[in-house]
Amino acid sequence: HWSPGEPNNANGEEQCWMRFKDKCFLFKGKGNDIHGTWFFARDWCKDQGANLAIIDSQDENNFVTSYLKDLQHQTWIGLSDLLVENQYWSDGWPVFFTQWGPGEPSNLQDEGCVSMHAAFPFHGTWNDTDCAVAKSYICKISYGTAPSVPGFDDPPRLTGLV
Ligand SMILES: [Ca+2]
Ligand SMILES: [Ca+2]
Repeated sequence: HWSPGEPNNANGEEQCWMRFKDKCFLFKGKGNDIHGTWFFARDWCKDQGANLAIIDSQDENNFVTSYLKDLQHQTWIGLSDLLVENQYWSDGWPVFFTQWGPGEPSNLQDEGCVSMHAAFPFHGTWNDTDCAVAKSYICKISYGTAPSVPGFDDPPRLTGLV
């Protein structure tokens, strides 16, 4: 029984569970909460006016990792190499920071979507995995605009891929 005009999710603010600096994170997949493939997660986040989360720094990775214990063992973030094999791109943003686990990205069976390990000993590290597996996921809203970096003026976008 929504009130008139609700749910309006104004600016994504009503979905903002966790704020970190000028960013807002939404962690999905706790307990019986929704899980999905990498594509489902990406689209779900977009529907909220957000993006599947890109981790920009060690500080941010630590922040996100501190909440992973509440989620399933692996949690989608917004990186894949679906566009160019072995080149990892966020959805339209250049990648400045990575936190690969030992031996990753391994590209086993052409895996191409990146999730974070929740469990020890690889807690908080990244792994390229099968995009079709249902996992928990993290949406993020970044306020402001993407930084401009020489050579990254026109990063490839995954928008057209399904
Ligand atoms: Ca790959
Ligand atoms: Ca892997």
